[in-house]
Amino acid sequence: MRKTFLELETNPLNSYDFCFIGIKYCSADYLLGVQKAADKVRELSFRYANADGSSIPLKVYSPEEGYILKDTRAYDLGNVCASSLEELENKIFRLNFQAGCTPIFVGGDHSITYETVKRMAKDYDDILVVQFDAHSDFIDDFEGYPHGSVMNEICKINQISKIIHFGIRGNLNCEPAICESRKMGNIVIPYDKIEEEINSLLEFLKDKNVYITFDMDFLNPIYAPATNCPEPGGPSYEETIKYLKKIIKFSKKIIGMDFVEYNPDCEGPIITGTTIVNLIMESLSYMTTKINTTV
Ligand SMILES: [Mn+2]
Repeated sequence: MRKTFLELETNPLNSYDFCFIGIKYCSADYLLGVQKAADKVRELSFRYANADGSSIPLKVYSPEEGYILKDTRAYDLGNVCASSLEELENKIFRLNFQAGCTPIFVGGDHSITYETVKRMAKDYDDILVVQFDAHSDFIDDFEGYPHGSVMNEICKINQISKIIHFGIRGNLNCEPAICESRKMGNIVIPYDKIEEEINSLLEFLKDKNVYITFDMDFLNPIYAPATNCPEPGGPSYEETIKYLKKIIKFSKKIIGMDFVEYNPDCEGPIITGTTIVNLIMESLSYMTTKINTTV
């Protein structure tokens, strides 16, 4: 098994813009496979790594876009392993990534986002969370059902100004939870309303520090079947990267990202894992362009 994402360095001497951080945690026994997500993503990223063993500049090439990561400066910080949310919180809180560096957290069920957002609130006062997800995750029961209530819990963090539930769909949603979230001032954009509402969302993001949490069940399960709660229908890979690109481009700054709910023990782990690898590379490419055009 390959040790790092895209064979990036683990201890860079220079200053870098991004770091990959694996999270090995799950909040329920039936989700255990999510702990394997980060290492599976590293393993599947190997085919996109430089053939000569070098790590920077990355030579990922697409016929449409050219060398998409040639200016991207990233490293791999390794894994955070925990057996309770309290332990995860302590370990994530003490994580010492380089100042100004945008972390890309990979792995775990959605409960981990409470801890990663709390960590970002240490560095930023005013954070807007964009949640790519089929489900609102806003029920009010963090103890009993952490990954189904994580956004409700995040809403209680002082530094969080708003949550955008982006692309929710399917029959596993909860009406009182969605109403409660709207009442708290959050924005709900169902999948079938994205095209109608995305322009006003982008306008709203332009002076915001944005944290993106990406639940793999956002995608149509044809593209990402290895997740705990797949929902039929939903956005294609092409639609997904189109929205990611716009949201990254229009936000003032992307302060952090996570990719959660990938369970390599569920059916289709390779397609879902390879989809994550590509979503991360596309995001890094858009964020790098952003850094180089705003400085
Ligand atoms: Mn979720």
